[in-house]
Amino acid sequence: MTIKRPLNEEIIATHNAKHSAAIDADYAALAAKLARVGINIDAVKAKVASFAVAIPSWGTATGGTRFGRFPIPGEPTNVQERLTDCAVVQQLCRVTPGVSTHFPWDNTSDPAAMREEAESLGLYFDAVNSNTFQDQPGQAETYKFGSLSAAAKASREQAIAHNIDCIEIGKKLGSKALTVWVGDGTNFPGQQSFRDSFDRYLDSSAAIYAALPSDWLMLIEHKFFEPAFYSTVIADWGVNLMAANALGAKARCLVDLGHHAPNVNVEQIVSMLDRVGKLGGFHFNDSKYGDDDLDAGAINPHRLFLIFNELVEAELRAPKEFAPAYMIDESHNLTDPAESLLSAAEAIVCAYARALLVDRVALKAHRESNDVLMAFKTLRAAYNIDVSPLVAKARVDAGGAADPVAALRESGWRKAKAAERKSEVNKAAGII
Ligand SMILES: [Mn+2]
Repeated sequence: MTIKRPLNEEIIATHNAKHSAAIDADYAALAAKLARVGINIDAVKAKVASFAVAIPSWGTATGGTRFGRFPIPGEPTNVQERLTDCAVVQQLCRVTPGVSTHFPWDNTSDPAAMREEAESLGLYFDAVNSNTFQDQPGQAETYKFGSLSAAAKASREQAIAHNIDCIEIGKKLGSKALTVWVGDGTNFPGQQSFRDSFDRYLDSSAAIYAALPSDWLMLIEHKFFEPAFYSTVIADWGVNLMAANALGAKARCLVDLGHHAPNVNVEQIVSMLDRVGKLGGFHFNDSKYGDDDLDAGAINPHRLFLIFNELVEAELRAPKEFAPAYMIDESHNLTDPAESLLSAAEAIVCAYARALLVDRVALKAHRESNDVLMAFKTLRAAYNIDVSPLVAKARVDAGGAADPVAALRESGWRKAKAAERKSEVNKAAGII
């Protein structure tokens, strides 16, 4: 099947021709530098070329805060347009072939046709996300006081049925995982029993788990506050792990980088979850104060590197079992979402590439001999390497653009879409 690429391939070829001599020269220089420490750059490039991180369909449109939203002309306004923009991002960066859907935001009367459309664009569907943190028009029960953990049985049953619907749609889309995040929690001490709420959550989740196909995973996302500000039912990785253990082997923990208290050691959490076979996946973003949903690597690229350092170790330890689901989960409030996704994808893949360059033999020896400084410096040496020529070369070899954001701007995509797509009318507040 010929893949429909939304951007004119000639524009990308012209763009790449301008940059190819510089990329080749920088790649050769990096190859020589790495060869001096015994690293074959082509082997690293092959690993980078096999990396993939999914885009959430809703991430192609502007997000917002609870105070407001500022849509841009030409942004996608329906699921077809969101898929097209996912294909634009993938065409340019070649590390984002998966699309994560969200229901009801991506509702379709014909999931099979939607799957065909995605495949024609060279995309596949990654995890399905359910939504029981908002009330939808016409729904019988409210989630105001909780969903899977609600005291009201009818609200719990509605939330269970919605998650099972998501699995049914996901089967038709070719997805293999359901991601469940609930906003359930409390705003007042005494509002609910922590324990009873968790027990109700587990009962409800067991009913959803029972509906999972045998080759699916249920990814449980924790978050320590917001929208509930006193307590949340799945507050942190400890409670998440308790839930995943109670449900069974197909239940895994999902780590959203912004869903922890400030300064929590997320890379250690990653290591511990992998240790017990419960590391299900990631939502990549960055944060300064809370669940800010800023672009991955924008605030703390070093933390992103340290997380990938644990992931590379985990993969080396058990390459066959290692398959966490990666997704970008950001709220693009000020930028063109496609540009932010390209920039974040680059930050993520660069963090991965740097982690691949860690001299693990030396690191192990320094750890065993308690050479603290050299252990630290071994990690830092990899972090300090500018891997951008390696990542650019992998991207161009795969058909992508030398400089994805520049190429997108040169293509005039957003301007053309501004003339074609209906203007965005929904400026309502609401973080997504
Ligand atoms: Mn998330």
